[in-house]
Amino acid sequence: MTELVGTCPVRHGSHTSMEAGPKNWWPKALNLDILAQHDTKTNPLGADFSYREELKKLDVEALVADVKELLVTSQDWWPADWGHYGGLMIRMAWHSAGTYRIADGRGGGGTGTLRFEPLNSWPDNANLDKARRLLWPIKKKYGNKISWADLMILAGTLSYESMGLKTYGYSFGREDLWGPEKDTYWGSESEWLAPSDERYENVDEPETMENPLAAVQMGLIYVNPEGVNGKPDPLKTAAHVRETFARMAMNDEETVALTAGGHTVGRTHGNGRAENLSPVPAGANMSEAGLGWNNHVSRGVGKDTVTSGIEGAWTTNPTQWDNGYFELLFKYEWELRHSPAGAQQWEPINIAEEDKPFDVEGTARQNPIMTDADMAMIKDPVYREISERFYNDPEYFSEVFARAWFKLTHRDLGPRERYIGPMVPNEDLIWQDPVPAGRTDYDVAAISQRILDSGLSFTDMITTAWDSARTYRDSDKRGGANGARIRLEPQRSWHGNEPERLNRVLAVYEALSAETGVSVADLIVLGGNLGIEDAARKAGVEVSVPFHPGRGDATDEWTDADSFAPLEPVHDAFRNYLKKDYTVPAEELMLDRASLMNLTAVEMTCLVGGMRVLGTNFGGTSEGVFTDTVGALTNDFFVNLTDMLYVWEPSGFNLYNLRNRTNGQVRFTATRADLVFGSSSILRAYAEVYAQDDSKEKFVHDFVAAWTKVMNADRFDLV
Ligand code: HEB
Repeated sequence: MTELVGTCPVRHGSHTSMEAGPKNWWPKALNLDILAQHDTKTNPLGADFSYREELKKLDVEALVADVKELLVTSQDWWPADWGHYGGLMIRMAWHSAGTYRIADGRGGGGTGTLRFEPLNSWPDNANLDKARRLLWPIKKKYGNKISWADLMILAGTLSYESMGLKTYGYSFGREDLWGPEKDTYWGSESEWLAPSDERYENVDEPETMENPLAAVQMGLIYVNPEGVNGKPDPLKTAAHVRETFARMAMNDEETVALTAGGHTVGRTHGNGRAENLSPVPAGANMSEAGLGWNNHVSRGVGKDTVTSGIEGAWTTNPTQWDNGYFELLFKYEWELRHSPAGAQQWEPINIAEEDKPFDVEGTARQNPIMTDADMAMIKDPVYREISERFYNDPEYFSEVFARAWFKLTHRDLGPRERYIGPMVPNEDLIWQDPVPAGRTDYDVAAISQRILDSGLSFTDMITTAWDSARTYRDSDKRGGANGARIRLEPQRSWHGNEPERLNRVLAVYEALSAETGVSVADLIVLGGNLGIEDAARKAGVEVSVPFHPGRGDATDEWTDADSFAPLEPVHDAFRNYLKKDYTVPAEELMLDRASLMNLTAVEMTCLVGGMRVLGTNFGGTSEGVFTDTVGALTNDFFVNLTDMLYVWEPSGFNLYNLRNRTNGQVRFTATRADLVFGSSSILRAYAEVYAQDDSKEKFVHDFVAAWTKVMNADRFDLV
């Protein structure tokens, strides 16, 4: 029965490979998948599983001891360089965290997705599959009490500790996902390591790299170690290092610290031929057991490993935290050579024998190396000055590095309220966007009455609450209503926040806050809630919108204004707003924002339909306001959208008319962010639910639930 039958009766009952699927027929159709990721069906731990709770049972001391022992216990199937896995584990942690980009907050080490494609099979992540496989016995032993995401970062941090660095701290709390993040855009190239030119307007101007990308080529974490497009030139590489690290929110000093500190330990691997390696994990044969880059032709492990193709360590003692990186970099002249694998690397001229590191098996000394990016640390004048300071003050270097490593590995974990465990540092750091706790002991009803008596309109209250909350991005847990940073620059002046209205509204709230001690952040949300309750009442439904006091007001001093620029809502379909006419259609921008806000497609539908009839469009425009009773939370948006009485006709960029078929009158106007709820088959299905005669109440309740979710998205103090 091993014969393969040509017309197999059970062949392909369903779509089981990536190339199959109904969407491929219409590649331009709206893909709502990004709003339906990480469903409970894909999560083997079930809906009731709470990682935070599980962590309480973790024996941290035992885990730390186990990891430290594992680091120095070499396995024959993938021997440790010099008997220490530290370098490999650090590179894994760095590549896990290093995909973070501040433009959309996506990427980063917070979700453990290095385990999945595409990251698992990125050329730059070669042999990090081995690092995780080495950690598996620990993951197995501690089970659900430690996530992969936490374990990877912990392993890197403990590696530094075991090699002599005084680390700054570590927090648990990264919850694993169970599949790749479909919303993360990694670039549009269809070829691995395609020339950088494809993602820049001009490669010589690094700032022209396509947003939100933060790596110079498809499949790399940052820059090409052999130079821009593989052409060594440390000054050019420096410019690209600067841009890519800035896109991950690192300044020059942090960048030098990270690069030098990263390469103070471990080594590069290129003693062999890349052609001898098996394919990447996602392209490998089943018998590779989920691993890639295996060598079945020659030895391929230990001192014969090929990873990047560059060959050698940076320092004399690569398993020790010391100042060896700068010592060698400054002491010698460096010239371009080729590794045995053919990669271009910098090697020292006339290096003293005792300055050379041993090969990983301790058999002979060999030349240290520098990549083009390492050379940038002394060739670029600004980097050089920083490098000199680090060279002359190793303690300062260690301190700056330890802090930068902490930031690198914790940036996408969000504010300090989310930190867990005995190694959490006590200090507030500005990049954590700290918010002081606010009052909770006040009479909400009395304050509500003060807001209602303040003379603000319900529209003012609702739009201000929305604008304050909508900056939240689940990708790195930044933004949101807590802190009321909408009072501060740059948010206060953002075009999308209608500064004139905002200033008027804030003046009222600020006065009330000064008088009562209730935070402006709470007043803004409470006002919005009151507006929603009024609108529901006008639609004949009595609801009370849940309110949780306790938001605080952030200060200017603790706000890194520059780092808030990427949070500017330059488009917001919920308020029918586009700052400019973008090439990406309004409906796709809407999906992106909804995804960042962690909304489902149903919640998005409900919120857009509700916001329209509440009259909360940016600038008070009438597009999508398909109702005669603006301000009442009716389902009119959906009723009119689905009504065949109207023909839809384009009338300008992102503009449409809804014309009455009977009398020829233009009854309503709309944007793509309105009409997509009638044109996309899936969104229309949701719109129909809300248009139904039996959905009037359901709509109000669903709207209130979605609204409340948005208002509380950043209340990590509540969980
Ligand atoms: Fe690194 C390694 C590049 C940054 C850490 N690096 C490595 C290599 C290369 C590189 C090429 C080799 C791989 C192999 O194995 O072969 N980097 C690089 C670049 C950059 C960097 C270009 C940008 C500038 N690093 C970095 C950072 C860090 C690091 C930031 C952290 C912090 N690295 C590292 C380590 C290592 C490496 C630790 C070693 C690994 C071993 O030992 O295995």
